[in-house]
Amino acid sequence: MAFADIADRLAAQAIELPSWAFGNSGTRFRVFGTPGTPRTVQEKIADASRVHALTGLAPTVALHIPWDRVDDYAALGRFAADHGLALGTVNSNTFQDDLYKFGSLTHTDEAVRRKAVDHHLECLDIMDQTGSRDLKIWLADGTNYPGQGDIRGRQDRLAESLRLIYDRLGPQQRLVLEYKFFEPAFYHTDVPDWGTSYAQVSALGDRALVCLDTGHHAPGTNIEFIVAQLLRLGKLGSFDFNSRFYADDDLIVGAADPFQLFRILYEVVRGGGYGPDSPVAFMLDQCHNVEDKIPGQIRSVLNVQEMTARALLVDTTALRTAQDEGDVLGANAVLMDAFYTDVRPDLAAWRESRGLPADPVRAYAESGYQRQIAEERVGGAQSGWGA
Ligand code: LRH
Ligand code: MN
Ligand code: MN
Repeated sequence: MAFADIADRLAAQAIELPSWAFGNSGTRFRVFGTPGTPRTVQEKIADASRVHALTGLAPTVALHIPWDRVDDYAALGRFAADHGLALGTVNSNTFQDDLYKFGSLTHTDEAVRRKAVDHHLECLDIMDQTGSRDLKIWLADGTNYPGQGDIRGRQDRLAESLRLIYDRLGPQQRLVLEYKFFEPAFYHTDVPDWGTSYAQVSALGDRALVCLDTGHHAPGTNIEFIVAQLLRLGKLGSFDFNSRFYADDDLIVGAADPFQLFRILYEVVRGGGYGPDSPVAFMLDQCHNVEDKIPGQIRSVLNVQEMTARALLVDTTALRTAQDEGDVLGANAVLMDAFYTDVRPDLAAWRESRGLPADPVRAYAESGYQRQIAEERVGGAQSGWGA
């Protein structure tokens, strides 16, 4: 397989950017301010538009509510369109209120559960105005100590709450349920793994799917296997891409383990998860703590594109033959050949042929945008994380 054979398929790639990646963030020890940090959601969108303008890869921006709450979402959608973007996934947030200290959709108190459900209904109202397809739910719900909560009762209440939300989805809308095995709860999490998410969304219906955040697994987990299985079951709705060395580090995609990113994307392609008709949404979920945010996002989408190109380059016929013949090393070599192919010169030419800069990171550095926002935006706001 040559690069020319995959060039058209690369044009179908779209990677959604998280609005919160443009705000200041940090760890629980320190949030560093960065000159030029957006003060409003409009400024976050303006920054996201730089990523898309230079890469052609990121036409939508995900919102997080309440971090990105505004009075007029239709107007926000028009603002995004004026910047060459559309608004994408709406993320709910039930992890920063005292009310939800002991749970949100799983809480024992009906009034608290109702508040959490209502928050999701507000997100759906917003989606009606922005034209967004996906409501992404990630819950901080869980417990810190054995015995603290009734694990099983919490699953039952989760199912009831999700049902109330699912029943309010519009015909074009979907619910994606994100899992995470720890943090902020340390003993048990109510949606810890793909199996739990799968069980919950399967009970709801066709428009409820699993969201896989690559940072939300125990070290050593074979994430590409989960990808293959969910695609096989028709239940992979979306990715939150990021990379991690230890836990949920939210680092630049492909920074820690490019080979894992390749293996994941190979299974995406293999399972029909890539292309214009694919139901799988590609999103980033990153926080840039010490590096500049816009080039951080540019680097990430380029890394996803690079590994997608390599995954598309796998000679699937040769691979199948080697697999069927029990040629262990031959099969492995077919995969590794694609992984080791340096696609960067071809991608640079591919970009230029589409009127994009050959080197988007450099083009951004030379554009002067970073200096301009640093001068203009005094007193940049924290992202939701730092608030
Ligand atoms: C939780 C998570 C989830 C949140 C985001 C800010 O760790 O991955 O997707 O919405 O971080
Ligand atoms: Mn996530
Ligand atoms: Mn996370």
